[in-house]
Amino acid sequence: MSQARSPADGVAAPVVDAIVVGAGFAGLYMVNRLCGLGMSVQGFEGGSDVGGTWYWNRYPGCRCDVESLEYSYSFDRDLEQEWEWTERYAPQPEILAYARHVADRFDLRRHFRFDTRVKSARWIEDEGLWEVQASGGLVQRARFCIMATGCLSAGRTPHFEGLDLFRGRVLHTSTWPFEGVDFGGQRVAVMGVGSSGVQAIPLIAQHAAQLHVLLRTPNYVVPARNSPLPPEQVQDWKARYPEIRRRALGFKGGLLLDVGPSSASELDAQAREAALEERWRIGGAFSFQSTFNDLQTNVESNRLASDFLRAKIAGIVRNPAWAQWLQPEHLVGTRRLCVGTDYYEAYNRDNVELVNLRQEPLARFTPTGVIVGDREIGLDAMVFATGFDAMTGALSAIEVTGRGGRTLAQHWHEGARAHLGLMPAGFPNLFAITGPGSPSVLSNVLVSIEQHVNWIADCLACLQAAGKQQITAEDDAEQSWMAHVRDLGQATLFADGNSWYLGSNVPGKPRVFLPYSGGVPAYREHCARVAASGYPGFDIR
Ligand code: NA7
Repeated sequence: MSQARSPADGVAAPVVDAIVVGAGFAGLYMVNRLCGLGMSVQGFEGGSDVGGTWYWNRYPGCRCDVESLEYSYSFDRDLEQEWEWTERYAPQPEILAYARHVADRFDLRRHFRFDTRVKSARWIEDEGLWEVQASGGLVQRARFCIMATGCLSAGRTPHFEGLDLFRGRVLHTSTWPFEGVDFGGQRVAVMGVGSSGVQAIPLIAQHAAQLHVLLRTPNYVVPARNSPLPPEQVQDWKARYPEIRRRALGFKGGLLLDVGPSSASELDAQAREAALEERWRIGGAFSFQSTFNDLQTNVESNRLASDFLRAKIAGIVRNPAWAQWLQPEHLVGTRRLCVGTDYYEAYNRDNVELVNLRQEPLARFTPTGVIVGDREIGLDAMVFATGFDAMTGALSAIEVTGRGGRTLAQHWHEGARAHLGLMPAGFPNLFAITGPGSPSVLSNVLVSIEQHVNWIADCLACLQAAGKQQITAEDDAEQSWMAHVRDLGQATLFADGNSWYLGSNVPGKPRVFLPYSGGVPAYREHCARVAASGYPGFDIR
């Protein structure tokens, strides 16, 4: 039941209470909450169905690095009980099926217009409305505009000379063909060894005739130890879900963690090794990063864990030069720790070659392959697992114009910012779910999504009750919030890594540590306090 109209209809753009951009986990729950407030909503989604990042990322091996029992909504007890996760780390098709189930169960699809990409959003001061223009010439107006555009949804392919002439297939992990890809008998290259490349490489290696991994910077990869979920564990969780979720909210990442009781410095060499070995056996990134209680804050503790992982790599990868190239120099966790299955083992296959781009720089593509160093690698397919313009890319792709004609691009010229990671200053009634300056990618993002959606919905209910029309974040408040975010970031080891957390993977993007690293509990408390004290830092009219 879509309301947006084309201006060609000769009718003024229709007005709803709220526009929601994106039908991923954030957009779905936001629409659900707004409907619960009795508001009229128009959603827009570029894909043909719900699911967001899990709709587009269909590459082989794609799964979540948060365990499935926790990577789920907590807002509805019946939903929690009826959905069955089958594996410790859910594969993409199962997460997408979950998103579809949620859409059906709460009858959310009818609020969205699919296959429709929002191009611009403009604040009309005189009318106190947002006007959104979308593909197909659609125009929609609303009092509130809520961006649920995702943190990892704008994929990026670096520019390479000759790529347009390459006659083989060019693929990106973040927009994988729905019908799948048959690599049988093919010569394939994968560029990128972040989470996506790490998951895809072992599976592509199993099918391709030859796989060349084009490596620039190695990342640490810990084993996932994925397995079917034991029914007893599922039953136990379902019986105790509210309590488990409450406990998880006490941890920095909004995830249950078994944090080792000691600093590495309190243990002797044997005990340290045993602790690390145990975490390697258990598998998973969050578990490994909690081996010592100061692994993520103390350089010495971290160095021990990093050395342990480097030794593991050297022990698994048989080609000594490759084993060397695959050992990262950075500290573990300063870039996202990857979770893999048979990743390092894949390099022991006869059909896999590791190409070190630092020794053999990529010169250009040719119609038949790629030139690295002084040789050509013949290729049938080129897979880019080169990541995202994280946290800001999808929102920046929309031309957003706020008060006084100021665009979001201008506002973010020196780095993305939003008060509380929720509202950019000077953009009345515009919210960004898991926006820059919020815990988002440093947390279980489902937890952060639910908290943001609830905060926004409660705020709108509050405005409604008080007969107010507008809320705008104030400049000073935004500035001091982002200074706080920066200070917190600098006190962690994250600031040392050259990572997408800092925007350093996108040429020209200002180097600002975007996520809030103070942890979910502190963040939730802060947001709740702001709401309870009448929204200081926000101008309400
Ligand atoms: P990531 O983690 O950003 O990884 C991208 C990879 O692509 C990384 O290894 C990059 O190497 C590589 N890359 C990017 N540009 C180039 C060029 N020009 N040449 C060579 N290599 C390049 O993206 P993912 O999709 O794997 O994962 C993103 C998140 O999604 C993940 O953390 C999960 O939270 C889900 P570099 O390090 O830049 O040298």
